[in-house]
Amino acid sequence: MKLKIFLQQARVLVNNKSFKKVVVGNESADLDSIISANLLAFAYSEMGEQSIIPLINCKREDYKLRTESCGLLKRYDIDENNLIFIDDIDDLMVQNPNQLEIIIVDHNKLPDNLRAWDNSVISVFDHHQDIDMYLDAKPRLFETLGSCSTLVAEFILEHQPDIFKDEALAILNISPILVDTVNLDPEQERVTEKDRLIYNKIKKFVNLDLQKLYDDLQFMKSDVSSLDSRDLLRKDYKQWVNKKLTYGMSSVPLSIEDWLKKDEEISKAGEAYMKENSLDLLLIMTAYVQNGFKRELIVINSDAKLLSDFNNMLNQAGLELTDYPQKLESAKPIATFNQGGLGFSRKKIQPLIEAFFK
Ligand SMILES: [Mn+2]
Repeated sequence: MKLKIFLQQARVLVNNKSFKKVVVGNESADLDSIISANLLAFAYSEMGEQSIIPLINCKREDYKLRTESCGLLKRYDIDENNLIFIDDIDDLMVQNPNQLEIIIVDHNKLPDNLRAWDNSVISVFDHHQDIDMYLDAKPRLFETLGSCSTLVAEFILEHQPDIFKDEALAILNISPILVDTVNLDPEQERVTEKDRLIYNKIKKFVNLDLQKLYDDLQFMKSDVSSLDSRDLLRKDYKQWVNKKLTYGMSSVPLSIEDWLKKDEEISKAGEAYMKENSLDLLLIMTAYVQNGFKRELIVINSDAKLLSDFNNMLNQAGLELTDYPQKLESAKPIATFNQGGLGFSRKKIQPLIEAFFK
């Protein structure tokens, strides 16, 4: 596939530090950003740019957490070894951009780690709100759309439509549009007229059942089979610091029962993760569908009395915690529950923790 050959050439440019232009996606590094950056860089190279590279603004080791992107690209024999991540770029080239020219896609402002590139931005392709940055950029495309990949596809259709004669590239481009617009469902209020228009244009290059593609992408998103316990803990993790303690909350899309089949020592992984992040308290929230939506909760800290007071507080708030039938062994005090109060998401529990430790 031509994209893979392009990526191999881009890799050489990175190794030689001889690239001149960078197309960078946003630091959430979601499917939209990854596809937009890679396809746009490829399109520019097909238009004659010699030394352009796509850049994914996340660490190489974090790519596997993006199971949807991994799964989709893997279908076309592209894995993390073919892609360029932020830790592949020499720090000096980040700090002293010198001759670099930067094209930003799927965001309107470079994040902190790339602020040194602010004066080198030459083009912007974004579907977020225009906040009047990079006013001299050309093109400077801001449009409220479900997906930035719609803008990229429009650009390709205008400048290098033959790209889509390779069906794989049309499928790659249409995938984030499907995901970001929830399969073009008007009720979700994500899809715009332009998304629909461009989708219909790319669709002509695709022989695949697009409902099936959407379903596959949904499956890939929740498919955590390739992740180990540490990956599961960090996939969807948030951390807070207050005057009393540092605490973290991991959301895991897997039942404790299924997780234990992968790893009998979940609690050990939890303790190691606490150490890695210098945590005083870790909450692991599982959420999954098995005869309906279910939640479980694992709480680990270092003080048994405090742990039981804390759990009482959660119960008084309405979490309806009942002891999990199987006891998890741990060096630190640990409590494991079925959570009856299904409305208590991380967003709702975090303020309770903040209030308890104020
Ligand atoms: Mn986006």
